[in-house]
Amino acid sequence: DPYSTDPPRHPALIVNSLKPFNAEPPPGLLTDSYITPSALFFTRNHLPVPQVDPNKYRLKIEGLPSGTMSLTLDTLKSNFPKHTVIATIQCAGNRRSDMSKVKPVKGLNWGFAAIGNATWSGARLRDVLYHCGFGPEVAAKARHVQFEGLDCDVTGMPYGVSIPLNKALSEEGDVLLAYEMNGEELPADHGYPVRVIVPGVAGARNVKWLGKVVISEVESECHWQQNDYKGFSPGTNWDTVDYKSAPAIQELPVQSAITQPVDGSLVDRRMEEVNVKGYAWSGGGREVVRVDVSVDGGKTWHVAKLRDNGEDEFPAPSPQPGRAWAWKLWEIAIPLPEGAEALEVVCKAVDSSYNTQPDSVPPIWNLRGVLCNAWHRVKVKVN
Ligand code: MTE
Ligand code: MO
Repeated sequence: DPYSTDPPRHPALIVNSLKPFNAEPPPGLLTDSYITPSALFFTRNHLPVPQVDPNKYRLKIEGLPSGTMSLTLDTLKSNFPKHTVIATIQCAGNRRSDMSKVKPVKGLNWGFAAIGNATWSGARLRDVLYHCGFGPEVAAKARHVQFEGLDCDVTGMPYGVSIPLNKALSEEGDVLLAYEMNGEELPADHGYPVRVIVPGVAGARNVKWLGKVVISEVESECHWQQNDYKGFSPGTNWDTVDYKSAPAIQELPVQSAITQPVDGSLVDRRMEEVNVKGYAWSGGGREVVRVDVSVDGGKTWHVAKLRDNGEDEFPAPSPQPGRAWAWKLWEIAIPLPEGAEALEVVCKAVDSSYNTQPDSVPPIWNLRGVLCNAWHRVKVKVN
């Protein structure tokens, strides 16, 4: 069993699939802390977790004039400045279960906790590329950076994807070859010993157990870049889908969800108000500037309080424009509408480009169930 060496996991995780391991935390725990504890961070593995000996680990860099370069873990740690970012990672399939309620889709049935916010530290990818000889000669032709994981399928094919070269090279892009998560070495499930962190970009591009980086004129030829993690029209079905016709998902759209109250729960009328809590985040470094909350299904709205920088224990500086990689937790107490017997609690976030979430799923439904960012809705009874 290739999965027999997978690491132990936190018992609170809600498991979507055991082999490969895919799990998310109970959503209520998500907003307990600005920084998601590593043990509760959702895990999305396509393959068995590879066993990597840190002493034998080599990161290969290809596509530069100097030929294939090979870096040890120690080189990555000691030869490049250590850079730290707080970044949210969200799977493009987060909230897929909301999409499958409308019409079945193919994929893991994620709830709304396939997202987490962590501190990541490592070498900047751009520093490593320049060190390895990246220059004008390569820049003239190259357009993409491909990543390969050390996790392989039964035929020996590794997990692989790519990102645009511009994102990798940009000083403001904050792309890391991370060797630490939340101040400790990366856990096995999250990419030990090295993973790529591509802030603002779909989880799928944040390659774990990184084995190889290739500077290229073309995108990765791997399945996960070419034939998966793409969005399609609600009208596209499995007979008509042409994967070549759609671009690979990179930056994600604006998202938010309600972690409290829990769907189906009871609200006590004597409380007079209902406390609503959740998370909000947008891709591409776009800062969430507002979260609107309704308890009457979207007829009337209230503006939630954004807990920008988390708790006092994590006084994160407010992000530079275009570099808002971390989520915002939010909360609000809304008066109970008089005489209401049931509430439909709804949230929607607005980002710094004034992008907002669509009100319902049907217009954004797609056969793979990705990019589900419709208003999040929770129904509760008042007694
Ligand atoms: N990297 C490798 N090597 N193998 C994988 O299966 N899954 C990707 C990405 N990187 C994956 C990978 C996907 S789809 C997501 S959403 C994120 O890792 C999840 O990161 P996490 O498990 O640390 O939360
Ligand atoms: Mo993902």
